[in-house]
Amino acid sequence: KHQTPMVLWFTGLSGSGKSTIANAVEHQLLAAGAHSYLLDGDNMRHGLNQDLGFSAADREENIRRIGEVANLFVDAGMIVLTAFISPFRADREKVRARVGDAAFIEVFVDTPLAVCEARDPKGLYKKARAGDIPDFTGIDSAYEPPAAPDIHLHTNQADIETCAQQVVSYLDTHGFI
Ligand code: GGZ
Repeated sequence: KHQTPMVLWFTGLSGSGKSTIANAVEHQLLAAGAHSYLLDGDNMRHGLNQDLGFSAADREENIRRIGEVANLFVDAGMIVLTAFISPFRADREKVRARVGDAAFIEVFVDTPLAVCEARDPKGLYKKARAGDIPDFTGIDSAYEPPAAPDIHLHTNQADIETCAQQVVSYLDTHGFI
C-alpha cells in the first residue's frame, strides 16, 4: 500500500492524551496497511536526550533533536508520529521548516489545563502545585497553543478512538495513505 512519508506532530499539555491518541493512530494505520514509528519520551528523553531537563533552553534542544530524528525517518520513507509537549511555537515552526511544510502535520491535542490537572495520572500536577517540580508546563512554564493546527482534536468532545479516526481520515483525505 502506498504511503507518503511525513510527520504527525502531536502537541499538548502533560496528561492531554498525546501518547494515548498517537498509539491509537498507529494501530489504526497498521490496520489500514500503513507502517509508522512513534517517537515519545520513552525512546527519546530516556536515550538520545537523557542529558536534557525542562528549562526553556533544554526543551528547545529536546525539540530540535526530535525534529532532526523525525526528519531522518521521513528521509527513510516513514510515517513518523511524535508525542511531546513541545510548548513553544517557534520551536515547532523550526521543525516544520526543517521537515518541509508539506510533510509536517501539526496535531493539537486540545485538552484544557483543568482537565489535565484533574486527571493527573502521574501526580505531577499535584507536585508542581506544591512547588516540588519547577518549570512545569501550564503551572509555571508556558504552553503556546498552535495558532492554526493542521488537525485540532477536542478531546473533551470525542473519545480516543474517535480522535484517532479524525487523524487517519485527514491522512486519507489528503492522500498520505
Ligand atoms: C512538563 C514534565 C516536567 C516539567 C517532567 N514540565 O505526563 P508526562 O510527564 O509523561 O509528560 C511530561 C513529560 C514532558 O516531556 P516532553 O519531552 O514532552 O516535554 S517538552 O516537549 O516540553 O520538552 C511529564 C514529564 O515529562 N515532566 N518534568 N517540568 N512535563
